[in-house]
Amino acid sequence: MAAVEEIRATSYVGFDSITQQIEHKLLKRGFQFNVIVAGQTGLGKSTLINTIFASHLIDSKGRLESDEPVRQTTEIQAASHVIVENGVKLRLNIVDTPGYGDQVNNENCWDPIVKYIKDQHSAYLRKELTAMRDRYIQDTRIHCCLYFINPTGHSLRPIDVIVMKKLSEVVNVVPVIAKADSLTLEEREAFKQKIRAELVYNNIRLYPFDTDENDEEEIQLNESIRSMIPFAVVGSERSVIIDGKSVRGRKNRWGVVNVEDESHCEFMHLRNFLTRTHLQDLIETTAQIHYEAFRSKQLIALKEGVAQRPPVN
Ligand SMILES: Nc1nc2c(ncn2[C@@H]2O[C@H](COP(=O)(O)OP(=O)(O)OP(=O)(O)O)[C@@H](O)[C@H]2O)c(=O)[nH]1
Ligand SMILES: [Mg+2]
Repeated sequence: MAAVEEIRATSYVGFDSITQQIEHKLLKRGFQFNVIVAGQTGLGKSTLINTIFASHLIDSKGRLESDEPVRQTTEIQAASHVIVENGVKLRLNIVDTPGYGDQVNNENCWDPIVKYIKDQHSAYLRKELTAMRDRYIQDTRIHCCLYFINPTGHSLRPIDVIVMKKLSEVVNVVPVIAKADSLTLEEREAFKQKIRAELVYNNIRLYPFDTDENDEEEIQLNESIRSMIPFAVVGSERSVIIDGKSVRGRKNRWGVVNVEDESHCEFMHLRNFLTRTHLQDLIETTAQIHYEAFRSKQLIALKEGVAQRPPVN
């Protein structure tokens, strides 16, 4: 075996600029982040989507503020916005889904969402497998599913347990307590703890996943996420004026909930989690765990299908 000798360059070659070259390429292409929402009807999924977009965008043609009340969502809809910050381009895709829970029989209510997620995996795989595949494949795979929990203060409903389990097999699930303004601070904390315990009890493995490769820093980061989950959020279609500033909020007889105030709710924690701290990890986990599982299953099925076919003469 030939020995590999480390040779120190006598003069500066300049390959250390590779990091800048990679950065330049990535910046030119931009990033794609796809989120889906799921949960029972009327929990504020569509409202929260509008709140997230509104808090990111000042100038947009999308529906950021309107006098119309939000309507019940009747079909799966994807909305997309491009956000640019310091030259970094992020295409944020949020997929809204109709809530369930108002039918007599809610069996298989998760099917359309699971199908939508698998369809995106399947479309990506198809593009990957074409002979003349594109250098850059448009990524519509869902990187995160926000799962809305009813703020009952009691416990998870059986349907939540089933749906979260189903979803967690195909996507990174991040649970949120919807309409958190209906709980007092003590109720909110107790409910969060109860939910965490129930997730463990029901053996629901949600994002973040621990792997053997995780180093000390990653393990700590994962622990810190687990201590925040589920995020207790409040959404609002309306802006209110607080201290002369227009902010998203909910006004009541007894006061105003400022959605972006960390002492009022955890909307900002959720937003920071999605865009500041875990964007890359959610994208990576989707590719390495969820998509990889789908891909290998499909390819094995394909191979077996070919093997069973009689040989062509
Ligand atoms: N108190 C409170 N009400 C909220 C909150 N978010 C939304 N709402 C209200 O709840 C109602 C339902 O909100 P939607 O956003 O339509 O709920 P949804 O989950 O999209 O419902 P479906 O489309 O049927 O699945 C609206 O009247 C909202 O104004 C919240 O954080 N707190
Ligand atoms: Mg809706």
